[in-house]
Amino acid sequence: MALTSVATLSIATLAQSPSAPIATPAPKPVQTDLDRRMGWFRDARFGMFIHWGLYAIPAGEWQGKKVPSAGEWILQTGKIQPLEYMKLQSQFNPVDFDADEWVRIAKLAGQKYIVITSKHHDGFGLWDSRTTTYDSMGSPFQRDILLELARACERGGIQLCFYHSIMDWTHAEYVPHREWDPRKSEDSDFDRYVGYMKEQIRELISGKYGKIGILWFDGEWEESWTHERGLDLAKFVRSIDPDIIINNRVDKGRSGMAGMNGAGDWAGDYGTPEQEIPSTGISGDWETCMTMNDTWGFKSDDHHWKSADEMIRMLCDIASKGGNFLLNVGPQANGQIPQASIDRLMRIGSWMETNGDSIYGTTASPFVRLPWGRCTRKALPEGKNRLYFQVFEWPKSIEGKSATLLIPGLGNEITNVRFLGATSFVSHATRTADGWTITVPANAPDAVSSVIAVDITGAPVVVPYALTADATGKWILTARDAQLSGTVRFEEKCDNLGYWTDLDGEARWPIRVVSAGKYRVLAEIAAEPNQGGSRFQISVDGAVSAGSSVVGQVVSGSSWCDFKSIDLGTIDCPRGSQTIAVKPLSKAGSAVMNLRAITLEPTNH
Ligand code: FHN
Repeated sequence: MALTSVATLSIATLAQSPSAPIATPAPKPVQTDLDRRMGWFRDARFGMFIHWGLYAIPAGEWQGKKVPSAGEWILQTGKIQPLEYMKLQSQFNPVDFDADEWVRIAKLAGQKYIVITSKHHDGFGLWDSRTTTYDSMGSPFQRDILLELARACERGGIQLCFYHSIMDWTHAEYVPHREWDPRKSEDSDFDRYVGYMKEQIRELISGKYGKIGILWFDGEWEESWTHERGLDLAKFVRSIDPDIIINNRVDKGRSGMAGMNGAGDWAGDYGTPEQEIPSTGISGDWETCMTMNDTWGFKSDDHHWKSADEMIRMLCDIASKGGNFLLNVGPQANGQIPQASIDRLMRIGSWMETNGDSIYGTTASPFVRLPWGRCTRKALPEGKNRLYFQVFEWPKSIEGKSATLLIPGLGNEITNVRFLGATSFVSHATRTADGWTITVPANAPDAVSSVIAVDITGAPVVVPYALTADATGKWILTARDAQLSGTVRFEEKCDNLGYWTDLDGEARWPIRVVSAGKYRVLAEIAAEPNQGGSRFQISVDGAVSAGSSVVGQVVSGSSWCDFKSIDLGTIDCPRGSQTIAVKPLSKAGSAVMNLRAITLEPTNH
């Protein structure tokens, strides 16, 4: 079946004969309040986080000494007297601050919303507040930064959102005080502090700064903040703006998945995994927030930058799981976004220029995993769907003119194939027992993530594909191909499964066994010193019966990436579709193990 890739002509579908009954449109699903609130968020998929405040002045150094941890935590990790820290306000004068420039950079990056720290844990406000002089108006700068940014966002068509910290290290009424703060907590009234915080929030979301998209709460973890106060604060916010989105950190539900999207009676519209991408999607709406280096607020000595390529693939990975990516910049004390951040954002933006359709307004992949990349989905009219395949590992071409890509397990008819990045290439699609193979250009349109738009009839039908053995009858089941549950996730760093902290976490590989028999099982395992000892089981189809499973024990090495191959004995593999499952039996250290691959070698009897 030849499919044009440029003229985007799809195969002529059978024209509906005039006598066929006109299909009545399916009833529109009732839109819930949450759906109404989350609509723009789900379309946007990619936002800019901005951590900016007084902490950009010391930029990680205090009284000539480097202070560890993130730049915006310098008061805490540097054990600075809060009243001493507050004096930084007299130095706050970001003469190069230009809100339109920030918005221009976000737009060029393809980011559709900005979440900026209206007030971080240090209590300093970036707007003209009536409740305090400890704000940007009370500094030599004497400008309402958030108002200037709100106007620039309005001009630029970017949705403005506010981060707001519940925890406040400098406000006298907030408890607990920092242990080194000489002010007595006994004189503090937390209810008075909450009243102050509510008044500040009221100033921020009552219209002066335009329609605010998200109130991004944070700093909810200290014991003074309770679930009851979280519910009350969410109710207060809703009473001012029923349509504003509130994240799950307004309440105490952040840890684990319990806090996602108000699951149970937690307040909050969506989940906020931080510095990590869940191994599988989280039910409902969620957003991974991440730094480009190791700090949220600017630090002059933090040069540990992620590459733009890494972050493009993260964006694809997150969108393929139905999430948003909130990528952080930490502007310098003069108001400029660091050039290293801008350079990366421009590369990401250039990729988004060509491939943004595979991110914006998409929903999660119907595939559990794809060995060569990711997939996102978009509904089309008349019940059709478009799958965007983001190919990280482009197939090797044999004769130099084209290559073939297997779309494993896809059960739908393919009506059109288009290569974003405008290659003039006619793709041929062939249905096989394992799904569809399509021909693709010999060279990848994008070295990092090439996107192929494949239109299909109806809702996606995907059958889990099974890995087949190589020519010698051996399987090498890699971390990248594993189907995962629990906390265990794929880690690019050493191409391994890691973060295996829960005993329920499992890794599974569907395989198709042509020659039944005994197979020797080898596992590549790593654990850092004193983290060995955990036990695990490898079984066929999860059935624990003699001969169908082996048990191993983790031996620690020099690091979580120091992999050793362990011979675990043999298992019987019956013919046909099976599933190899690895599950922990015990956890001796902080995590069960890191696993890079399982090899099954035929023993020829
Ligand atoms: O303590 C903050 C940290 O400074 C930063 O703002 C991150 C961003 O999500 N939130 C808290 C740590 O979880």
